[in-house]
Amino acid sequence: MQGIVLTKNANLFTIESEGKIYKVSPSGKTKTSGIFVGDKVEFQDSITKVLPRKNLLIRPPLANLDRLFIVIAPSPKPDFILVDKVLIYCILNDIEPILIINKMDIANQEFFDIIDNSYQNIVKIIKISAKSQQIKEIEQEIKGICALAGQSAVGKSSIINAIYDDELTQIGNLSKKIERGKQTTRLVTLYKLNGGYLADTAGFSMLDLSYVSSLDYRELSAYYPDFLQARAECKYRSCLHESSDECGVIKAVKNGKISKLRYYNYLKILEELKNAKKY
Ligand SMILES: Nc1nc2c(ncn2[C@@H]2O[C@H](COP(=O)(O)OP(=O)(O)O)[C@@H](O)[C@H]2O)c(=O)[nH]1
Ligand SMILES: [Mg+2]
Ligand SMILES: [Zn+2]
Repeated sequence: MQGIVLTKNANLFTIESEGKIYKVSPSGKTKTSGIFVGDKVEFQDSITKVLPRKNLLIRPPLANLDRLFIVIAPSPKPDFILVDKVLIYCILNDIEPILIINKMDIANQEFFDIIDNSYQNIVKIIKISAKSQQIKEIEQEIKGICALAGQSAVGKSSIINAIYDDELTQIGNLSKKIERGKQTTRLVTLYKLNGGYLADTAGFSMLDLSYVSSLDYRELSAYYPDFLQARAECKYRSCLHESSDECGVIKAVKNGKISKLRYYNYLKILEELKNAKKY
């Protein structure tokens, strides 16, 4: 049989296969340390094979992530450099990012405009409010294996709780909720929902972005889809878009085709990567 690993505990795995749950252990040749939540596996009485992965995140430990919901809110004030790094991280790991604006109940138009201006051309934007249970739009985006990332206090736990409450109301089954309450000590648990799987990464609010920090600074702008067209206008192929007046990116920033927020944060990340190279 083939299934997806939902939880991993000492030597026991919970695997979902066609809607049924199985508890199995690894076999002799497949080491426990080589199997992660999110892995697609072949199993009978035990796991016999791990199928090739799309990606593997180390922190939180999760395999085959398809979509990452990057959560921001009007409060706490967004760290857009972090947002941009997570977007780069998604490109590096073949993950589809979706930008979630939570707490829309306390957001004003100016806030929405800033986000739209800088991000609407590069990522899907969804506005929700976990507190007012306005979460339909994010529920509809749960496809494949999904997880949430974002600063502390943006509302990640509230969103997960609201999604489960909604799902449980729909299926009218409270035992599932009780089950979930017991699992808070696990590192990562995948929950099967109507549309896909959602990772509950209790204790992890942030991704391991060292991946991004080890990028070659000369390659950085290649991870900016919104710079792509303008980059073709740079006189020099090695242009870092820092100062030259023959730089297409700087021209595009001046005439409003590239967001100032994205550009100035690009310069900050560029500096960071350059400094990381000087040991
Ligand atoms: N106004 C408002 N507050 C919210 C909303 N969602 C979460 N919060 C509040 O934001 C705070 C942090 O939420 P929490 O889910 O713990 O954030 P986490 O650290 O990202 O998991 C809590 O006080 C929540 O009640 C929302 O949609 N609107
Ligand atoms: Mg939390
Ligand atoms: Zn340039």
